[in-house]
Amino acid sequence: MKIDQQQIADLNQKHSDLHKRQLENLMAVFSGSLTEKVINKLIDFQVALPSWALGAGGTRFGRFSYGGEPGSLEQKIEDIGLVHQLTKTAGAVSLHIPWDIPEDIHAVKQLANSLGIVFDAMNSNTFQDQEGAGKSYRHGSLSSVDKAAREQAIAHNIEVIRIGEQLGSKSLTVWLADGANFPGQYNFQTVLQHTEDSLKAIYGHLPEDWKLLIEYKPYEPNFYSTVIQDWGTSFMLANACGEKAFTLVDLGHHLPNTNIEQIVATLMMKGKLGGFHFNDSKYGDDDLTVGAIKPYTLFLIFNELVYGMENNPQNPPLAWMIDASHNIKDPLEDLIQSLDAILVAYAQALLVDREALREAQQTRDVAGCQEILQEAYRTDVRPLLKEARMRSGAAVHPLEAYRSLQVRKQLIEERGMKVRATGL
Ligand SMILES: [Mn+2]
Repeated sequence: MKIDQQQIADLNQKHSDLHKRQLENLMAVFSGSLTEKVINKLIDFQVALPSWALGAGGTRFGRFSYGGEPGSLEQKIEDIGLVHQLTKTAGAVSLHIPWDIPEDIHAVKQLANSLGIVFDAMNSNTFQDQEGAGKSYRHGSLSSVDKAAREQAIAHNIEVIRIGEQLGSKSLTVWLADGANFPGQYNFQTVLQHTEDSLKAIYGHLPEDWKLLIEYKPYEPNFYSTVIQDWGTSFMLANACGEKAFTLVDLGHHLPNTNIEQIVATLMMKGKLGGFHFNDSKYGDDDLTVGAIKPYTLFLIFNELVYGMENNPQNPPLAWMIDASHNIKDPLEDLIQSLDAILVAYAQALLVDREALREAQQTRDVAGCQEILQEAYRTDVRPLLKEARMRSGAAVHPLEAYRSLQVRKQLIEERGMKVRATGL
């Protein structure tokens, strides 16, 4: 299905008067140059949607179909196109191989291009066995003590790079499920050494203008140990590979109460933060909608990201991606909410008075420091988001537009109730 741009303009027209008044109120508090800077940053900010996020997800206990889900890679890209048209913030797709191997690369590229979507980081998969594969990953992939399994996993990653090159992607994200369920199951040093050697072998096939992004996670699917368990291990491996290798932070991949904003600051200072995956959690790697549980934490993380983007030229631009599982909500509504939460936190972080904060830190004014951060956090920045959307041709209220245009109803009419996205 396609949304007529005029329908979006008509919906926006209805909000126009109220929006103007709300924006004027905000601009009475902050300077025009600051609000203009924030609006332009919001317009430029683009987050990749992963190709596995367009259908209903599930847990190991079950999965509940949503209806109208995309049944092919083309339909997934079309769905991202819909979210992008409504938000103008989702101008990239992150592909998962082998769930989404393009059959006709040229056609897929053309489709994405027509919808204003570029190909962001490619994701390899060595956490599942593929049909007909010679070796199993039951006991690990890049870390396996079985040399043939390692070689198969390395070859798969190289194949993912080759596919990505044809699509115009510039990075490969590696997340390993490799780990142990029981003490003594493997030798920590042996599997870490294998992993380093395997990553170096993949890195050797990385095109000159590509990045290797190494994701970490403390536990799950293995419950005793994980080979790349934390940012330190990822950072060490990225350094061992070389200057095109970076650490990727996924919000859900930390033990409860980990100070993620401090990790962000440390990595950016060292020029080694390569990518960021958004989600939220209460207990573990819950994959809930970003900002749904801990919005202040999200703000504090963005506060460090903004500081890093403004002060750390040694750190390259980041690959942003939503990595959540949409189990109960309509996946497209969930993604629209996620993009909104990300932009709210980003805008709040951009409003932090950095000069005043530095001054308060230098004069050891602890209460003042807190005031400055919370002043920005408590600002209702939604008029800035609306203005950015108005200017970029997005819907001022993307979720409301999605509902009033009856997008899901039309998708169900087109695709039926019983389709299932690949990989889910
Ligand atoms: Mn992730």
